[in-house]
Amino acid sequence: SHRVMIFSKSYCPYCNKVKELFRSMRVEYYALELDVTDDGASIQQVLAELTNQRTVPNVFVNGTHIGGCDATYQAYQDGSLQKLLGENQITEPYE
Ligand code: GSH
Repeated sequence: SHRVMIFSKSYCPYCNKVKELFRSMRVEYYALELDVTDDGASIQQVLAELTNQRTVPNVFVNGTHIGGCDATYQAYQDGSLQKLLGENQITEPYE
């Protein structure tokens, strides 16, 4: 099972950027591409109601809502993302 869930759209540059952060951290994620699934619009509506955020990416770590690309990088910068992910994480992203 994956600790990181990314609600995404296949063409979204912010989604690619947030996936790149997790790849650089060597953290596996599961990405659901809302624009290529029949239920994408319904899922996006539920996400908007649950998280007050309609945009993608919409990132969850171990069930905790993080937010979009900017919020996820912010959580990385302040260390709260690594804390949520647990120990043994690489703290410097690869360029
Ligand atoms: N500042 C946001 C972040 O950091 O995540 C930008 C996210 C954003 O603008 N995403 C666009 C979006 O979700 C797609 S590239 N637009 C509305 C939609 O696709 O329904």
